[in-house]
Amino acid sequence: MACPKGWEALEVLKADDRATHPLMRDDFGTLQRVSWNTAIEHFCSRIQQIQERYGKESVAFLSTGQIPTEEMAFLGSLAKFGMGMVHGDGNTRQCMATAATAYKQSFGFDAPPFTYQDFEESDVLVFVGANPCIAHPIMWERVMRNRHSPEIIVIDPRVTETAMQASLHLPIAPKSDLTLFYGLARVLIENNWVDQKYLDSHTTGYEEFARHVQPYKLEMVAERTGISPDTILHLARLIHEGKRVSFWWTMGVNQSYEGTRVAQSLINLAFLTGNIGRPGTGANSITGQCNAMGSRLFSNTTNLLGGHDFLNVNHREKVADILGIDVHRIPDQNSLAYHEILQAAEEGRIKCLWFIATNPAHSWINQDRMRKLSEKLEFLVVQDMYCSTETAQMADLILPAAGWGEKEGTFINSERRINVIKKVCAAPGEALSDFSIFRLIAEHWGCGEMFQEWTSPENVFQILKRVSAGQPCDITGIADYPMLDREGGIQWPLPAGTVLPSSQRRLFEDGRYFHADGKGRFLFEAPAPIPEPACEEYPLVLLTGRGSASQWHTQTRTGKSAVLRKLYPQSIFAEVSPDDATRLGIRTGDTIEVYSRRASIQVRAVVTASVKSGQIFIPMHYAETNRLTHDSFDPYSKQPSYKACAVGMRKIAGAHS
Ligand SMILES: Nc1nc2c(c(=O)[nH]1)N[C@H]1C(S)=C(S)[C@@H](COP(=O)(O)OP(=O)(O)OC[C@H]3O[C@@H](n4cnc5c(=O)[nH]c(N)nc54)[C@H](O)[C@@H]3O)O[C@H]1N2
Ligand SMILES: Nc1nc2c(c(=O)[nH]1)N[C@H]1C(S)=C(S)[C@@H](COP(=O)(O)OP(=O)(O)OC[C@H]3O[C@@H](n4cnc5c(=O)[nH]c(N)nc54)[C@H](O)[C@@H]3O)O[C@H]1N2
Ligand SMILES: [Mo]
Repeated sequence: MACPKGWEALEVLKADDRATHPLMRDDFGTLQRVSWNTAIEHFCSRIQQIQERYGKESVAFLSTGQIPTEEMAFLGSLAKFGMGMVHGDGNTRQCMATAATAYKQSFGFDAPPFTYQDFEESDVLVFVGANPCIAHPIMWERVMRNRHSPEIIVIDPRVTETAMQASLHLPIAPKSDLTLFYGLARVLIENNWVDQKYLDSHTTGYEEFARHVQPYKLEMVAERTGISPDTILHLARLIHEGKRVSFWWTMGVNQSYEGTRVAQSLINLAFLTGNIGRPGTGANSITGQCNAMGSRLFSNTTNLLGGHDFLNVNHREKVADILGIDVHRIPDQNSLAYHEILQAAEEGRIKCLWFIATNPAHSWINQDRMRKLSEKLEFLVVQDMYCSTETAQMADLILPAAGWGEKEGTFINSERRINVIKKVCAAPGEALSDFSIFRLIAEHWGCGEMFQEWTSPENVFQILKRVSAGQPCDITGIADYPMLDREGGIQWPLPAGTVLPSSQRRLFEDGRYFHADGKGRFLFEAPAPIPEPACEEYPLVLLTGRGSASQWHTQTRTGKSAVLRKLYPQSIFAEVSPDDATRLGIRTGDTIEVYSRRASIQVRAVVTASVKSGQIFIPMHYAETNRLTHDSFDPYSKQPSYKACAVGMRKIAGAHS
């Protein structure tokens, strides 16, 4: 309907730089084509040697939210139960960790409550740190179809494409969201614009929360956020008067050193006003990657398959029993988080990394540090569709993978809907589906027996159903892929014995949350200082994010389409505010140097009022961007804070010089 990437999704599968054969680095450092047999033998023997020499914990995997759930589950199970790894994380950490953690703490389970129909049912939609106009164009289309003449409020430091379409835009000072939402809560409480009945029946911690927000007086909030007292009052009134108010957030919230508490400050507003569990309401995190939800529940990284807990012996026994494996095969400790795995590699405790469907040499925060890792590691394996990615170029071994359209499985989207993806064409050369690669590894490793039943994605789906039994994400009522197909996808939960009630379902309609007491929790904390504030030498805040609807992340796919390439700037640019530009003599088209404490890069200036003085925006789709970013993390979710670091800029050359 509205997303140009869809037109070209099959076209980009034909690119020249597809990985078509396994490639292994020879003694002279050149990547050479080898047979699958050689590649997998080498993979297994190198990893076994490293584990024997340095222990099981010296090998880790870093995976993704972009392959089918069945493949993720296979990878996580093979690596941890079959190969004995303890540490494995996903690029989902870069993206959704904050939302997952916030939901888990507030609701008792990682459970986004909404259904996409809510975009059309709301009369007040509040978008925070989200630019769905370009990042979720199909969802944005649904907002445009809303027949309730909704108020659309966008809270974003930049005048984004979405902000331009809003009925109210709050150009908030970067990283002051927590202060704004505590201030807003205070106004709602002061005016008695709260749903006391909901608070009493369905939540805990309200009194403490009300005390906590007491000091967030309008003037102070206005000063810190740059949003006037009148506008804050106006927003509070809109929320109060709305019948169906929904709060939506994305990376402007998640990618912050205090993201978990910001997400919860939105959840708190939904509790406070009873805007949850009804049509058009909710505290709703929109997912980034196509199958981040599959990764959150079934990748066996941050939690044991199906939202279970590695630290809980009953959970380990339950899962071992269902899989028919020895319970001692399941680690009784949590994995290190992504940045802790990288740090362990820097310190020489981890010697081997296996990357699957992610390109962190481009996308990881403070990238130069990441790139130096290849010198430290003894063995680096990359499993990708393309052999040209920045990360693949660092690899000792490249395993060529089939992509979307070339294999089957299921994806779970933001509204908890499980969908089947279809194979519509063959993978090029000898590339194999990730699923087939994991099967080969299991056989060569010597743990094939453990995965006897894991012969096809559809069989694994049956295993995952059994693992989900009794969990909030119970899907035992879904028969098989044909049923998913017939129904146009099915939202979890659907326990066995239930007749599919409706195609649009919300959670918490009965006000019962997943904590033992059935209540939702108010969680809050004083705002933390910005890890790297702007200063005299680095006077600007660098904002990063999506640049256009036609670019996807590190561009391994969208960069291959002649059609898409016409729809976005080919080389890196920065959005510079008119005031800063005038002060520094910068004009659109000039080459400028942007420097942080980590690195200095050259970009083309685009002078535009989309950013305010003191800010600069650079899209993430160009490899240089993450050379600048500062690696700080949310303490609960351990998600990288990609969206605020201190930089400076100066003019290098005029457009026509
Ligand atoms: N075309 C396209 N679509 C995509 C993707 C893509 O690469 N290309 N990627 C997908 C993925 S994985 C994801 S995670 C989503 C991301 O989707 P979004 O989160 O909507 O996109 P971003 O541009 O990363 O960030 C959103 C906004 O956060 C704002 N922001 C920065 N700091 C703050 C702050 O302190 N407070 C507030 N309130 N806002 C702030 C930025 O200015 C930016 O406009 O998009 C998905 N969709
Ligand atoms: N500065 C800054 N940095 C950011 C962000 C930001 O806003 N600002 N956003 C962050 C976010 S939210 C995200 S999600 C990350 C994304 O970061 P990455 O995950 O590193 O980015 P992608 O380009 O999506 O990489 C996916 C890789 O998987 C490959 N691939 C695709 N399909 C398959 C498959 O089926 N099998 C295999 N084996 N490979 C496949 C692709 O070719 C590609 O190389 O970037 C993060 N980085
Ligand atoms: Mo993401």
